[in-house]
Amino acid sequence: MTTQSQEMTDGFHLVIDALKLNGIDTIFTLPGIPITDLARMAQAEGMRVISFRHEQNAGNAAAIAGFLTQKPGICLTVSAPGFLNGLTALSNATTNCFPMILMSGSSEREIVDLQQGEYEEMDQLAIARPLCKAAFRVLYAEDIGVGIARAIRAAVSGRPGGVYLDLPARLFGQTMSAQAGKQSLIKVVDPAPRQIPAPDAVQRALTLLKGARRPLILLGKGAAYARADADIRALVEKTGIPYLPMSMAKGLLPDTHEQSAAAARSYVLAEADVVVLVGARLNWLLSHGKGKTWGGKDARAWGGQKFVQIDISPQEMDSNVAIDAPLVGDIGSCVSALLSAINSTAGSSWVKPPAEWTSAIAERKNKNLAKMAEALARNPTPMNFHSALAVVRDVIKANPEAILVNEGANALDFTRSIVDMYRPRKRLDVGTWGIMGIGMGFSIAAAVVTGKPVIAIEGDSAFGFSGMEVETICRYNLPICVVVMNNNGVYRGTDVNPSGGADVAPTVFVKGARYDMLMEAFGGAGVHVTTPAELHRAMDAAIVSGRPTLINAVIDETAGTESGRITSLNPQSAKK
Ligand SMILES: Cc1ncc(C[n+]2csc(CCOP(=O)(O)OP(=O)(O)O)c2C)c(N)n1
Ligand SMILES: [Mg+2]
Repeated sequence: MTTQSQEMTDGFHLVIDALKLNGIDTIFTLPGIPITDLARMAQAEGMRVISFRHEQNAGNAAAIAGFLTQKPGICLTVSAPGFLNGLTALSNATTNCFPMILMSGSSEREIVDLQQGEYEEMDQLAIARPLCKAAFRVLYAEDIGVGIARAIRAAVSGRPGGVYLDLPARLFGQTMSAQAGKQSLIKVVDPAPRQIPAPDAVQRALTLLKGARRPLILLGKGAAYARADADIRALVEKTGIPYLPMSMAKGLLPDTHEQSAAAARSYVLAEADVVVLVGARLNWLLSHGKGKTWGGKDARAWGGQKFVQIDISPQEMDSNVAIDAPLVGDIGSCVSALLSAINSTAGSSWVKPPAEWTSAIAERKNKNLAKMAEALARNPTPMNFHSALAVVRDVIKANPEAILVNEGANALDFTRSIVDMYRPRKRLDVGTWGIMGIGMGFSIAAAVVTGKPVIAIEGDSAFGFSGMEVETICRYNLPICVVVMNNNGVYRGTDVNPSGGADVAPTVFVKGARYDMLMEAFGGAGVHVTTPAELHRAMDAAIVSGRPTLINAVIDETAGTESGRITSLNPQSAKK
């Protein structure tokens, strides 16, 4: 056999074949040198290739696809600037424990490293490394199989996160025999191995829990990611312990569940004596587990409660306060071990929390829910966050399979507290960083990987970060309904320029902007609404038609507060 008649493959096809071999069927990308042909060939080989208008949105799409599927989402970009545009999403994915792989083309190493002024010159590997969980470069076609296997394992095993894979331009054209190429690929076996908790750690947690008078379970998005839905529900219901869902854990049990303490959050955090953290970290979102929120005497004092922490990373323990019973392992295995320990050692004798605890919670909860119902029932003109979100709450209740994407400040905080979720992994939002810009990327990926309707509740500022992707939504004809909560600016539309100059204040936008027309420009449905009734009609129509829709919802520009619920994080000068 001559070399000419031997069947050959190349770097392009080895990358595609390695992804497909591992069950990865979608790429989120933006084309250009040196990856345009890779994207074309991936589509020719039957992969879904979703092409964006900015790499950050493609990266956010990959990240949330990873969260929703437990497979690494793939973002493919060009070199230097495209890579940098994707990097924010990679870093955000790592912070939020979303598995994704940023694959970027890169320029000729020998010229880049001598800084000789190469096209899109940049040492991408070095820049990516501190911002992700792992970073690799593949130089030879025969190493593509290993490179992709390592990237997949790094992204999904242990605590998931972002991985960078550097693919130099020259790699794609390299050839080798098709047979050797095929043999070089690796189908990753058991990419995210279970990690079983130690039996003594389970007993320690159980002992602590049995002695509790005012126990509380806190569910984080790690619990949602784990897909241990039935066991988590059984743990809550079997023990009778009240629970609080973190934002993206809403719907793991329906928010209307009688054991949900969400409407009495400040009471339970301050009063609980034993807290079980399930895939939730004691970071700023939980006031670092100490201070007044937790019943401490001052802003830094420990409140005296004990913690059981279920987490896959042993290093998470004691990050902020002492963890009395660390339960290290994957959440599914830990929860099921704790459940069987409860069932076997405590058996039918498991004692539910004292009624004084649960009824004290119920009392506060009912009072707060009644107050909320009152606020929601008002129908002011102009519409405010409450009257608009009362509609969204009803629409989600009627369409519990819909995915809710949410970003903004007031538009985020009010949606989180007003809109009940009924099913797991249906609420996707700004996560650990409170990052703006995830909106359209998350929405597009959610629609693509689940096929379910998506409702994006967006602050008008938040929407602007990824707004150009409405073209992408129209291009792929995705069932996404974007609602822009238009209050003319960041937090509010009321600031004035203190100098009296012609420029408006830095938080203020064009008044009365018509975001709906943006959607119409690309053939989608744009609707301008000023009342809850109009909003309801427009959202129902969007869900029924499945058409790309953008609803410009006019909100009272005085209704919001500075930074929403986190006003106190703004630094204040000590100077009087
Ligand atoms: C990437 C990024 N840039 C800036 C911010 C700061 N920030 C927090 S919320 C927000 C926008 C709030 O305005 P909007 O989305 O209109 O929500 P509203 O409070 O008006 O409902 C901004 C710019 C951020 N969180 N992330
Ligand atoms: Mg706004």
